[in-house]
Amino acid sequence: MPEGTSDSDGERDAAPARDAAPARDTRRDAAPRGPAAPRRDAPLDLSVVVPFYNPGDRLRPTIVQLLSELEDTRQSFEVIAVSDGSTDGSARSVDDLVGDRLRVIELDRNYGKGEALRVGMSSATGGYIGFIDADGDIAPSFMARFAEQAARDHPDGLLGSKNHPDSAIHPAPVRRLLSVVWQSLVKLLFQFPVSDSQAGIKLFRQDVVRRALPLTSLTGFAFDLELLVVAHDLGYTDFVETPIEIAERDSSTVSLRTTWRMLTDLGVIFWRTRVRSKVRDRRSPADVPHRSPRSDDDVSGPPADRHDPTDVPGGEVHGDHGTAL
Ligand SMILES: Nc1nc2c(ncn2[C@@H]2O[C@H](COP(=O)(O)OP(=O)(O)OP(=O)(O)O)[C@@H](O)[C@H]2O)c(=O)[nH]1
Ligand SMILES: [Mg+2]
Repeated sequence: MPEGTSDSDGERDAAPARDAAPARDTRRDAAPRGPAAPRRDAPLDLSVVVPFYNPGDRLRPTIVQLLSELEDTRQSFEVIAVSDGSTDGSARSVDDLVGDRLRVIELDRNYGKGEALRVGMSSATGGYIGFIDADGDIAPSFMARFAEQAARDHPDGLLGSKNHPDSAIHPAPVRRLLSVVWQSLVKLLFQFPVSDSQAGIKLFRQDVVRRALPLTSLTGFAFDLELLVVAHDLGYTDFVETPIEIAERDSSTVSLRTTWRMLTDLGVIFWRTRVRSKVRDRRSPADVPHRSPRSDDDVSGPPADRHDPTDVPGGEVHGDHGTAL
Protein backbone atom coordinates (compact mmCIF):
# COMPACT_ATOMS: atom_id res chain seq x y z
CA MET A 1 0.00 0.00 0.00
CA PRO A 2 1.49 3.35 -1.03
CA GLU A 3 2.91 5.51 1.78
CA GLY A 4 1.24 8.75 2.85
CA THR A 5 -2.13 7.09 2.53
CA SER A 6 -5.08 9.30 3.34
CA ASP A 7 -8.00 7.62 4.97
CA SER A 8 -10.49 10.42 4.49
CA ASP A 9 -12.06 11.09 1.13
CA GLY A 10 -8.66 11.26 -0.40
CA GLU A 11 -8.83 15.03 -0.51
CA ARG A 12 -5.47 16.59 0.08
CA ASP A 13 -3.87 19.78 -1.13
CA ALA A 14 -1.75 17.96 -3.67
CA ALA A 15 0.37 19.79 -6.19
CA PRO A 16 -1.59 21.20 -9.12
CA ALA A 17 -1.50 19.18 -12.31
CA ARG A 18 1.73 19.71 -14.29
CA ASP A 19 1.35 20.35 -18.02
CA ALA A 20 -2.38 19.70 -17.64
CA ALA A 21 -4.52 21.98 -19.81
CA PRO A 22 -7.50 21.57 -17.44
CA ALA A 23 -10.30 21.41 -20.00
CA ARG A 24 -12.39 20.25 -17.10
CA ASP A 25 -14.78 17.39 -17.81
CA THR A 26 -18.41 18.04 -16.75
CA ARG A 27 -18.41 15.08 -14.41
CA ARG A 28 -18.60 15.99 -10.77
CA ASP A 29 -15.17 14.81 -9.86
CA ALA A 30 -13.32 14.33 -13.04
CA ALA A 31 -9.67 15.19 -13.11
CA PRO A 32 -8.42 17.96 -15.41
CA ARG A 33 -7.68 16.43 -18.80
CA GLY A 34 -3.96 15.77 -19.54
CA PRO A 35 -1.82 17.55 -22.10
CA ALA A 36 -2.84 16.98 -25.72
CA ALA A 37 -0.90 14.20 -27.43
CA PRO A 38 2.14 15.56 -29.31
CA ARG A 39 1.49 15.89 -33.06
CA ARG A 40 3.03 12.95 -34.92
CA ASP A 41 3.38 12.26 -38.62
CA ALA A 42 2.41 8.58 -38.56
CA PRO A 43 -0.15 7.16 -36.13
CA LEU A 44 1.41 5.09 -33.37
CA ASP A 45 0.98 1.35 -33.14
CA LEU A 46 0.75 1.35 -29.37
CA SER A 47 0.03 3.51 -26.31
CA VAL A 48 0.65 2.19 -22.79
CA VAL A 49 -0.71 4.03 -19.74
CA VAL A 50 1.04 3.57 -16.37
CA PRO A 51 -1.17 4.87 -13.55
CA PHE A 52 0.74 5.56 -10.33
CA TYR A 53 -0.07 6.66 -6.82
CA ASN A 54 2.94 7.02 -4.51
CA PRO A 55 4.81 4.01 -5.91
CA GLY A 56 8.06 5.29 -4.36
CA ASP A 57 11.23 3.97 -6.02
CA ARG A 58 9.34 1.28 -7.89
CA LEU A 59 8.15 3.58 -10.69
CA ARG A 60 11.47 4.27 -12.44
CA PRO A 61 12.58 0.64 -12.93
CA THR A 62 9.11 -0.20 -14.30
CA ILE A 63 9.22 2.68 -16.80
CA VAL A 64 12.84 1.97 -17.82
CA GLN A 65 12.05 -1.70 -18.40
CA LEU A 66 8.82 -0.92 -20.22
CA LEU A 67 10.56 1.51 -22.60
CA SER A 68 13.27 -1.02 -23.42
CA GLU A 69 10.84 -3.95 -23.82
CA LEU A 70 8.66 -1.92 -26.22
CA GLU A 71 11.72 -0.75 -28.16
CA ASP A 72 12.42 -4.41 -28.93
CA THR A 73 8.94 -4.91 -30.41
CA ARG A 74 9.90 -2.58 -33.30
CA GLN A 75 6.42 -1.05 -32.95
CA SER A 76 5.97 2.73 -32.72
CA PHE A 77 4.76 3.52 -29.23
CA GLU A 78 4.20 6.03 -26.46
CA VAL A 79 4.18 5.49 -22.70
CA ILE A 80 1.87 7.80 -20.74
CA ALA A 81 2.64 7.80 -16.99
CA VAL A 82 -0.25 9.29 -15.00
CA SER A 83 0.37 10.45 -11.44
CA ASP A 84 -2.86 10.06 -9.53
CA GLY A 85 -2.05 12.87 -7.13
CA SER A 86 1.18 11.27 -5.94
CA THR A 87 2.83 13.19 -3.11
CA ASP A 88 5.99 11.09 -2.75
CA GLY A 89 7.89 12.88 -5.52
CA SER A 90 7.87 9.72 -7.64
CA ALA A 91 6.95 11.70 -10.78
CA ARG A 92 10.32 13.45 -10.56
CA SER A 93 12.10 10.10 -10.67
CA VAL A 94 11.37 9.83 -14.40
CA ASP A 95 11.80 13.45 -15.48
CA ASP A 96 15.00 12.68 -17.38
CA LEU A 97 13.20 9.95 -19.37
CA VAL A 98 10.44 12.27 -20.64
CA GLY A 99 10.64 12.79 -24.40
CA ASP A 100 9.22 11.38 -27.60
CA ARG A 101 8.44 8.01 -26.05
CA LEU A 102 7.36 9.03 -22.54
CA ARG A 103 5.07 11.75 -21.25
CA VAL A 104 3.93 12.32 -17.68
CA ILE A 105 0.49 13.62 -16.73
CA GLU A 106 0.09 14.75 -13.11
CA LEU A 107 -3.42 14.90 -11.69
CA ASP A 108 -3.97 17.66 -9.14
CA ARG A 109 -5.09 15.19 -6.46
CA ASN A 110 -5.83 11.52 -5.84
CA TYR A 111 -8.94 10.48 -7.80
CA GLY A 112 -8.43 6.72 -8.00
CA LYS A 113 -6.86 4.31 -10.50
CA GLY A 114 -9.93 4.40 -12.75
CA GLU A 115 -9.75 8.15 -13.29
CA ALA A 116 -5.99 8.06 -13.84
CA LEU A 117 -6.52 5.41 -16.53
CA ARG A 118 -9.38 7.35 -18.16
CA VAL A 119 -7.25 10.52 -18.39
CA GLY A 120 -4.30 8.57 -19.83
CA MET A 121 -6.32 6.43 -22.27
CA SER A 122 -8.37 9.36 -23.55
CA SER A 123 -5.17 11.20 -24.49
CA ALA A 124 -3.61 8.13 -26.15
CA THR A 125 -3.37 7.84 -29.93
CA GLY A 126 -2.00 4.30 -30.46
CA GLY A 127 -3.74 1.73 -32.66
CA TYR A 128 -3.81 -0.37 -29.50
CA ILE A 129 -4.19 1.32 -26.11
CA GLY A 130 -3.41 -0.44 -22.86
CA PHE A 131 -2.23 -0.12 -19.28
CA ILE A 132 0.07 -1.80 -16.78
CA ASP A 133 0.57 -1.27 -13.03
CA ALA A 134 3.48 0.94 -11.98
CA ASP A 135 4.76 -1.25 -9.15
CA GLY A 136 6.38 -3.80 -11.44
CA ASP A 137 4.47 -6.73 -9.95
CA ILE A 138 3.54 -7.64 -13.52
CA ALA A 139 6.74 -7.53 -15.55
CA PRO A 140 6.69 -5.03 -18.46
CA SER A 141 7.85 -7.84 -20.76
CA PHE A 142 4.23 -9.03 -20.71
CA MET A 143 3.09 -5.79 -22.38
CA ALA A 144 5.59 -6.38 -25.18
CA ARG A 145 4.13 -9.87 -25.69
CA PHE A 146 0.59 -8.43 -25.66
CA ALA A 147 1.60 -5.85 -28.28
CA GLU A 148 3.06 -8.52 -30.56
CA GLN A 149 0.00 -10.74 -30.20
CA ALA A 150 -2.28 -7.77 -30.89
CA ALA A 151 -0.35 -6.86 -34.04
CA ARG A 152 -0.67 -10.48 -35.20
CA ASP A 153 -4.27 -11.34 -34.33
CA HIS A 154 -6.05 -7.94 -34.06
CA PRO A 155 -8.41 -8.97 -31.24
CA ASP A 156 -10.75 -6.47 -29.58
CA GLY A 157 -8.49 -6.77 -26.54
CA LEU A 158 -6.00 -8.80 -24.54
CA LEU A 159 -6.58 -9.25 -20.83
CA GLY A 160 -4.01 -10.48 -18.35
CA SER A 161 -5.74 -13.11 -16.19
CA LYS A 162 -4.71 -14.26 -12.73
CA ASN A 163 -7.11 -17.20 -13.27
CA HIS A 164 -5.55 -18.44 -16.52
CA PRO A 165 -4.29 -22.02 -15.99
CA ASP A 166 -0.77 -21.00 -17.07
CA SER A 167 -0.60 -17.93 -14.83
CA ALA A 168 1.82 -17.87 -11.88
CA ILE A 169 0.52 -15.78 -9.01
CA HIS A 170 1.15 -15.89 -5.26
CA PRO A 171 -1.74 -14.07 -3.64
CA ALA A 172 -2.17 -13.93 0.11
CA PRO A 173 -5.05 -16.26 1.16
CA VAL A 174 -7.40 -13.34 1.96
CA ARG A 175 -6.76 -11.80 -1.45
CA ARG A 176 -7.34 -15.08 -3.23
CA LEU A 177 -10.65 -15.45 -1.34
CA LEU A 178 -11.76 -11.90 -2.17
CA SER A 179 -10.75 -12.39 -5.78
CA VAL A 180 -12.83 -15.59 -6.00
CA VAL A 181 -15.84 -13.82 -4.43
CA TRP A 182 -15.45 -10.88 -6.80
CA GLN A 183 -15.15 -13.04 -9.90
CA SER A 184 -18.16 -15.16 -8.87
CA LEU A 185 -20.27 -12.03 -8.40
CA VAL A 186 -19.13 -10.73 -11.79
CA LYS A 187 -20.07 -13.99 -13.46
CA LEU A 188 -23.43 -14.08 -11.63
CA LEU A 189 -24.38 -10.49 -12.43
CA PHE A 190 -22.99 -10.07 -15.93
CA GLN A 191 -22.66 -13.56 -17.41
CA PHE A 192 -19.74 -12.53 -19.53
CA PRO A 193 -16.85 -14.81 -20.30
CA VAL A 194 -13.97 -13.07 -18.52
CA SER A 195 -12.28 -15.09 -15.77
CA ASP A 196 -10.45 -12.11 -14.21
CA SER A 197 -11.61 -8.52 -14.76
CA GLN A 198 -9.07 -6.93 -12.43
CA ALA A 199 -5.52 -7.92 -13.42
CA GLY A 200 -3.29 -4.84 -13.75
CA ILE A 201 -2.42 -5.34 -17.46
CA LYS A 202 -4.83 -4.93 -20.39
CA LEU A 203 -4.65 -3.88 -24.06
CA PHE A 204 -7.56 -2.75 -26.27
CA ARG A 205 -7.89 -1.83 -29.94
CA GLN A 206 -8.32 1.93 -30.34
CA ASP A 207 -11.93 1.82 -31.58
CA VAL A 208 -12.98 -0.20 -28.52
CA VAL A 209 -11.50 2.52 -26.28
CA ARG A 210 -12.97 5.38 -28.32
CA ARG A 211 -16.45 3.90 -28.09
CA ALA A 212 -16.48 2.45 -24.57
CA LEU A 213 -14.31 4.84 -22.53
CA PRO A 214 -16.68 7.86 -22.79
CA LEU A 215 -19.42 5.70 -21.26
CA THR A 216 -17.43 4.95 -18.12
CA SER A 217 -17.24 7.13 -15.05
CA LEU A 218 -16.08 5.06 -12.09
CA THR A 219 -12.84 6.37 -10.60
CA GLY A 220 -11.81 3.41 -8.44
CA PHE A 221 -10.51 -0.11 -9.16
CA ALA A 222 -13.89 -1.29 -10.48
CA PHE A 223 -13.24 0.86 -13.58
CA ASP A 224 -11.64 -2.19 -15.23
CA LEU A 225 -14.87 -4.16 -14.93
CA GLU A 226 -16.98 -1.16 -16.03
CA LEU A 227 -14.90 -0.76 -19.20
CA LEU A 228 -15.21 -4.48 -20.01
CA VAL A 229 -18.97 -4.61 -19.39
CA VAL A 230 -19.60 -1.50 -21.49
CA ALA A 231 -17.40 -2.78 -24.34
CA HIS A 232 -19.15 -6.13 -24.19
CA ASP A 233 -22.56 -4.42 -24.34
CA LEU A 234 -21.39 -2.53 -27.43
CA GLY A 235 -20.77 -5.86 -29.13
CA TYR A 236 -17.04 -6.28 -28.52
CA THR A 237 -16.52 -9.85 -27.32
CA ASP A 238 -13.20 -10.90 -28.84
CA PHE A 239 -11.14 -10.53 -25.65
CA VAL A 240 -8.16 -12.89 -25.37
CA GLU A 241 -7.33 -13.88 -21.79
CA THR A 242 -3.59 -14.26 -21.41
CA PRO A 243 -1.46 -15.89 -18.70
CA ILE A 244 0.60 -13.58 -16.49
CA GLU A 245 2.99 -13.81 -13.58
CA ILE A 246 2.60 -11.59 -10.52
CA ALA A 247 5.72 -11.22 -8.43
CA GLU A 248 5.40 -12.56 -4.90
CA ARG A 249 5.37 -9.67 -2.44
CA ASP A 250 4.71 -9.69 1.27
CA SER A 251 3.54 -6.09 1.51
CA SER A 252 0.39 -6.57 -0.50
CA THR A 253 -2.48 -5.67 1.84
CA VAL A 254 -6.25 -5.84 1.67
CA SER A 255 -8.07 -2.62 2.50
CA LEU A 256 -11.61 -3.12 3.77
CA ARG A 257 -12.48 0.31 2.46
CA THR A 258 -11.34 -0.56 -1.06
CA THR A 259 -13.15 -3.88 -0.93
CA TRP A 260 -16.38 -2.19 0.18
CA ARG A 261 -15.93 0.51 -2.45
CA MET A 262 -15.42 -2.10 -5.19
CA LEU A 263 -18.57 -3.95 -4.13
CA THR A 264 -20.68 -0.79 -4.19
CA ASP A 265 -19.24 0.09 -7.60
CA LEU A 266 -20.17 -3.41 -8.76
CA GLY A 267 -23.73 -2.48 -7.79
CA VAL A 268 -23.46 0.78 -9.70
CA ILE A 269 -22.31 -1.03 -12.89
CA PHE A 270 -25.11 -3.61 -12.51
CA TRP A 271 -27.71 -0.89 -11.92
CA ARG A 272 -26.62 1.11 -14.97
CA THR A 273 -26.02 -1.68 -17.46
CA ARG A 274 -28.47 -4.39 -16.39
CA VAL A 275 -31.36 -2.49 -14.76
CA ARG A 276 -31.63 1.15 -15.78
CA SER A 277 -30.63 0.68 -19.43
CA LYS A 278 -33.08 -2.26 -19.66
CA VAL A 279 -35.85 -0.12 -18.13
CA ARG A 280 -34.92 2.68 -20.51
CA ASP A 281 -34.90 0.37 -23.53
CA ARG A 282 -38.30 -1.00 -22.58
CA ARG A 283 -39.66 2.51 -22.05
CA SER A 284 -38.74 3.89 -25.52
CA PRO A 285 -38.16 1.08 -28.02
CA ALA A 286 -38.18 3.75 -30.76
CA ASP A 287 -34.71 5.03 -30.09
CA VAL A 288 -33.15 1.86 -28.73
CA PRO A 289 -29.61 2.06 -30.03
CA HIS A 290 -29.11 -0.97 -32.27
CA ARG A 291 -26.51 -3.36 -30.87
CA SER A 292 -24.42 -3.12 -33.93
CA PRO A 293 -21.73 -5.74 -34.16
CA ARG A 294 -18.32 -4.12 -34.44
CA SER A 295 -18.15 -1.63 -37.20
CA ASP A 296 -14.58 -0.53 -37.05
CA ASP A 297 -15.08 2.60 -39.11
CA ASP A 298 -17.82 3.85 -36.81
CA VAL A 299 -15.77 5.36 -34.02
CA SER A 300 -18.28 8.11 -33.41
CA GLY A 301 -19.40 6.14 -30.38
CA PRO A 302 -22.81 4.86 -29.44
CA PRO A 303 -25.65 7.16 -28.33
CA ALA A 304 -24.24 9.02 -25.37
CA ASP A 305 -27.31 8.48 -23.24
CA ARG A 306 -26.49 4.90 -22.33
CA HIS A 307 -24.58 6.02 -19.25
CA ASP A 308 -25.19 9.29 -17.45
CA PRO A 309 -21.95 9.74 -15.47
CA THR A 310 -23.42 12.39 -13.22
CA ASP A 311 -26.22 10.14 -12.01
CA VAL A 312 -24.28 8.21 -9.35
CA PRO A 313 -26.58 6.65 -6.75
CA GLY A 314 -25.14 7.55 -3.34
CA GLY A 315 -22.15 9.46 -4.78
CA GLU A 316 -18.59 8.27 -5.13
CA VAL A 317 -15.86 8.42 -2.55
CA HIS A 318 -12.26 9.01 -3.59
CA GLY A 319 -8.85 8.04 -2.39
CA ASP A 320 -8.71 4.27 -2.55
CA HIS A 321 -5.64 2.38 -1.61
CA GLY A 322 -4.39 -1.08 -2.46
CA THR A 323 -5.98 -4.18 -3.69
CA ALA A 324 -7.75 -4.43 -6.95
CA LEU A 325 -8.92 -7.97 -6.05
N1 LIG B 1 -3.64 1.84 -4.42
C1 LIG B 1 -3.84 2.78 -5.32
N2 LIG B 1 -3.21 2.61 -6.50
C2 LIG B 1 -3.43 3.54 -7.41
C3 LIG B 1 -4.29 4.67 -7.20
N3 LIG B 1 -4.28 5.39 -8.30
C4 LIG B 1 -3.46 4.77 -9.16
N4 LIG B 1 -2.94 3.64 -8.62
C5 LIG B 1 -2.05 2.70 -9.28
O1 LIG B 1 -2.82 1.55 -9.64
C6 LIG B 1 -1.95 0.41 -9.74
C7 LIG B 1 -2.53 -0.74 -8.92
O2 LIG B 1 -2.58 -0.36 -7.59
P1 LIG B 1 -1.97 -1.31 -6.43
O3 LIG B 1 -2.01 -0.56 -5.16
O4 LIG B 1 -0.66 -1.85 -6.88
O5 LIG B 1 -3.09 -2.42 -6.38
P2 LIG B 1 -2.81 -3.98 -6.23
O6 LIG B 1 -1.78 -4.42 -7.21
O7 LIG B 1 -4.11 -4.63 -6.29
O8 LIG B 1 -2.30 -4.07 -4.77
P3 LIG B 1 -0.88 -4.51 -4.27
O9 LIG B 1 -0.88 -5.99 -4.20
O10 LIG B 1 -0.79 -3.82 -2.95
O11 LIG B 1 0.15 -4.03 -5.28
C8 LIG B 1 -0.58 0.87 -9.24
O12 LIG B 1 0.21 1.24 -10.35
C9 LIG B 1 -0.92 2.11 -8.43
O13 LIG B 1 0.15 3.00 -8.32
C10 LIG B 1 -4.93 4.82 -5.95
O14 LIG B 1 -5.67 5.77 -5.68
N5 LIG B 1 -4.69 3.85 -5.05
MG1 LIG C 1 0.14 -3.77 -7.29
